Amino acid sequence: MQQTYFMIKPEIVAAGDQKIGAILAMVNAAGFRIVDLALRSLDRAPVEEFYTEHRDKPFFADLVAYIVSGPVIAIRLERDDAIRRLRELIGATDPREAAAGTVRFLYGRSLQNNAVHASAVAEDAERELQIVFGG
Ligand code: 3AN
Repeated sequence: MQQTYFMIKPEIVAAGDQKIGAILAMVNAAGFRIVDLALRSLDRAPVEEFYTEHRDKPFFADLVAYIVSGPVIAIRLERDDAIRRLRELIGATDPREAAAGTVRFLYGRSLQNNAVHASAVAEDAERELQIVFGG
């Protein structure tokens, strides 16, 4: 069993329950177990730490501002091969390049407002779960 970090981003949370329910249903249908789930307003410092790999990128300030703009849904998920499977389910970073039927294809609006986040590799999953859930 492997754990990964999944996050539903602010504009989807702000849009209301229907999209949240649909995304959680996709995750459930793909065989993931929700181990922990919380509606969270994240502070700037942990978000900057979360996206530290992008600290020098031109979009960093906008990205951080966006993620702290409203509550997110933070989720710890578990299944075998969870990290790879969840990345498959959410699709490419840019929703325009995401495969049909993926979460970002269905619910993403732009490169920044791409609906959800999922850890890319095992070290990221561990680090991101630590930042958001403290372990
Ligand atoms: P992923 O979320 O698929 O792992 P990353 O880690 O490359 O993609 O990017 C993290 C987040 O930064 C993305 N989810 C997106 O919101 C934002 N982002 C990435 N590249 C850009 C870009 N060129 N312009 C604006 N935002 C970006």
